[in-house]
Amino acid sequence: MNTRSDYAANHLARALRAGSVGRDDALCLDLHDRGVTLDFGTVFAMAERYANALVAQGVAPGDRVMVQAEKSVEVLAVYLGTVLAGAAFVPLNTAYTARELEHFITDAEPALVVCDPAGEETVRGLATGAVLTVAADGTGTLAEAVARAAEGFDAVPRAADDLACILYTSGTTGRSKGAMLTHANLASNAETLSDYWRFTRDDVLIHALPIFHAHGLFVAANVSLNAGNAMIFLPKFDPDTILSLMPRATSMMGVPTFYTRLLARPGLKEASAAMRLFVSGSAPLLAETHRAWTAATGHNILERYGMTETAMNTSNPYDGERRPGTVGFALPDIEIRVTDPETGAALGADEIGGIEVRGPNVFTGYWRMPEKTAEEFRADGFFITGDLGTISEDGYVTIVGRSKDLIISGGYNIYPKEIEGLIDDLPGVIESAVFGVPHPDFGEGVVAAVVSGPDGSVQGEAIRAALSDQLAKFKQPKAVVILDDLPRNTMGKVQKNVLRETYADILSG
Ligand code: MCA
Ligand code: AMP
Repeated sequence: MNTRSDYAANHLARALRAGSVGRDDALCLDLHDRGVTLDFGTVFAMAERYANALVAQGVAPGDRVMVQAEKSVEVLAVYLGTVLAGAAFVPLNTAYTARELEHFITDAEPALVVCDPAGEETVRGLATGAVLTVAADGTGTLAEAVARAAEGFDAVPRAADDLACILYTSGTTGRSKGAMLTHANLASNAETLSDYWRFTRDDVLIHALPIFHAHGLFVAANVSLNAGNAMIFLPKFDPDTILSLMPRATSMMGVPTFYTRLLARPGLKEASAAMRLFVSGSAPLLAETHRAWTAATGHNILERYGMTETAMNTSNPYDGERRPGTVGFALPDIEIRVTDPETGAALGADEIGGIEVRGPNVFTGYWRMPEKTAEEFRADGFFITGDLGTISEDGYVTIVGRSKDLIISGGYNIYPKEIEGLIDDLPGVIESAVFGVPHPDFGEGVVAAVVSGPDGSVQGEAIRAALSDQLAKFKQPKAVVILDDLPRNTMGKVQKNVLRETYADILSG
């Protein structure tokens, strides 16, 4: 076994190995559902063997390795193996349908796609490169390829600005854009966060997030690997399992839905007594949830703010006031400013404007979309997040809304344009408007307002049925209302705020 710790500076692999150098026997992963634990030496030996397997499949430095498969240690090993091989890791939400998958494969042109055995036929019909399968229990042709691969792998040298990952994020145009994240982006954010949140090798993190998005992969997993702490690696979020595991953990990261669901369970106070840290992000944590959690457990949730394009930007402090309703301070080496969205002029304390960010965490641009990239950066290098907010006199950032037409449901982003495009193409539909309203469990839920043609033939149920194999489940409207007209302002623009107000209670009943 040749698990290296001498990776080049700025190589993401170095940041991910930093906390476990010389500690190969220390616990890395507790695979609770399989009843198996793995130490760091085993996980990195696995990563090296996976890197050899990828290379044997024809993956070269700079190539993309795409994964759409259930969360497992094998998928984590594909991530680490891809990083070692100098290729770019491209994870996809398991909920995406074949229609959505087609865009990602065509756009990223992966040298290898790793998918669930159930999706193999579809992927083979779309992919031009190699295809391997992995099921939730680790079986599949990936395991066979790894069994044939050699042990030991020297990380392929990479420059700080070389691509480490592409994460797809939906866009206002309806077309998903691939955010290109470099070795330096991800390495710097992992190091910053593990210091800021005081992760040490003694921590045990409950990891119940998916690993196809920034939160579960670049925050939870990268921070733990950087700090050298153990993760209890769960296939999905289940509140009862988490409560039963809390007494042997120190920390958890989650979206607000995790916290509201856990609050509804008995035994939370006792279970969480010895926990050190609860982190929330990906969607707004209501100040009332923050306060309810403190009242129930005695712990103040630490809320932070990030994006696929930037990893994490701000965080409430570890020591000091974790102010409910705010996302805290700009992280070290990261600059945050609030500007007038029209002119770009910087605004003063407490003035509402567009949030912009600059720092080592900020991505290099959208994959093969130079014009789109240029539109979202200022000339001085600040990235325009599309979030609206304020910065207080004492430096706390508060997000008050979004200039982008975005719905965040249970921590997943949904762009209305994509759904409107599909509904508008259905027979009998004149036009549609998709918007978010409060949802008791997911924070926001998707609603579609649809204008039917003169024969009035369009039915809500038929629309939901027509979308069912077109869109990932979390994007599908949870309610459809049929209207004669959409509300418009004098400029003819659809007033989504009016729709949001009118149907504010439609999902809360
Ligand atoms: C599941 N459903 C959803 C969602 N999840 N609908 C809307 N929004 C969702 N998020 C659907 C299911 O398909 C199902 O439909 C019904 O809702 C109920 O599902 P349920 O069993 O309750 O869902 P679950 O499997 O328990 O999942 C809920 C969840 C999950 C645990 C909150 O959505 C989740 O893990 N979310 C985390 C997302 C995340 O990691 N985001 C980070 C993005 P039906 O009943 O019709 O079958 S990274 C990011 O945003 C940035 C960088 C950041 O700052 O972190
Ligand atoms: P994504 O594109 O999935 O990376 O989602 C990024 C978006 O999630 C941000 O632009 C924000 O709108 C939102 N977001 C992330 N963290 C928070 C938070 N703590 N509070 C409010 N919104 C958040």
